Amino acid sequence: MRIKSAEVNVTSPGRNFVTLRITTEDGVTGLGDATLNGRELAVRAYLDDHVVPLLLGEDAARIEDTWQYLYRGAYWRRGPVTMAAIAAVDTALWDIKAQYAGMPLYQLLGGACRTGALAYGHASGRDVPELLDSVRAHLALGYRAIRIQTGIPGLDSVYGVAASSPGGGERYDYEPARRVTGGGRLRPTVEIWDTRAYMRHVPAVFEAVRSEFGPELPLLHDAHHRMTPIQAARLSRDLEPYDLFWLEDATPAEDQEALRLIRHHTTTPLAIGEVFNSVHDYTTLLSGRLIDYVRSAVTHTGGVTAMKKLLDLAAVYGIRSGMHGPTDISPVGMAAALHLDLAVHNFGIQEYMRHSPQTLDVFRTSYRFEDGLLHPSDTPGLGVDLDTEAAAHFPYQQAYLPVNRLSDGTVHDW
Ligand code: CS2
Ligand code: MG
Repeated sequence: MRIKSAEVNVTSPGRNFVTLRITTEDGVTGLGDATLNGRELAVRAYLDDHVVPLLLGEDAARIEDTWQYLYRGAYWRRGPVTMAAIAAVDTALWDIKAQYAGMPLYQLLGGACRTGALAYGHASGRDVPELLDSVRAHLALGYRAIRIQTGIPGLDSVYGVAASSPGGGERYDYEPARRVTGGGRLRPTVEIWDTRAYMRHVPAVFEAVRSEFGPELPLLHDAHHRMTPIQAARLSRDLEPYDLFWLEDATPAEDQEALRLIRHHTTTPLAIGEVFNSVHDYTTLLSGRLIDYVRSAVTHTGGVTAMKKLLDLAAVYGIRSGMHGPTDISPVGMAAALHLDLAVHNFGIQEYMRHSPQTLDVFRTSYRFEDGLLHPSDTPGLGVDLDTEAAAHFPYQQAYLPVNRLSDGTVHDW
């Protein structure tokens, strides 16, 4: 099971993806997602220049040892670039091992704890009537849990809200990493933000959705790290009557103590961690039971090996998974999440933002969404193929997430 080759593929079928493909001497191929939205080429260089040369000729079966070698051996630890690179190697090696075993990955992780993974989709609208249409459309697609986001009166555009959603159907372009040319230089777009306007508006949005759809439907909301701790405490309390499944990213994530302050004031469940890349980002949050859901992605947290350990630690504190699943996690990263979703006991929910048809022409998936649940397939390994010929038709395009500023020009968290 020696590693014969490892190549990094960068492609842009609708948006940018970085994929590591490892092949063994007997021709078994494994894939790992290394996509870091807006910083893709840094991970490619890290892999090409510093990781791939170390892998050639090594034993593909030694997954844990390879992880430790790349993490501890490098001296410099953690950080999104390093951990996305390690994640790609780790996931590709699990894909290979499961194919050798002739089993879907979830079997190697201990087997299924459930029949499928409850998924939540993203409903959004520029105003409340548009949002209600979008919720209806998501229910028609089979979703049993829905994240709701809206435009805010007085603000021109709000991240995560589709510019328009004809018929309330699914959009693939509402959380854009936009390519914008300004004076010949590539610059992110700027969105103007006002937290007080946001906080005044959100309870009314939940009121409208609950009175239209009743108390049963699990509803989620993403605050994108934009409030101060005391603002977040107040909004979480104001939202208690609407029984949220979770409030996500209430405050800037690196301040773990902020969640303690919010917790003192509210029983609204809290989720955080999509920007984290290590179990060490969570130690205060888990041991203090300051959150209810872990939002990390396999892709950004060091792979299947590290994610499993993180979720096992979370289980000790009664905290569940809610893995990050936006479209900047590639279908390879999504498949890895689904195998874990099935295998860990403390599964909570899985975010599911469908990839565009263009993306799915390049990444051939076998997982499926049915009646609100996601199912990894029983294909040995991860169950995803990368069509490199199709990928070659979509060269990399530099693109950035928007930057948030206040009306006086101050850069704001998001
Ligand atoms: C969002 C993400 O899915 C989510 O919850 O917060 O879409 C996030 O904005 C992107 O992954 C950023 O790359
Ligand atoms: Mg989020």
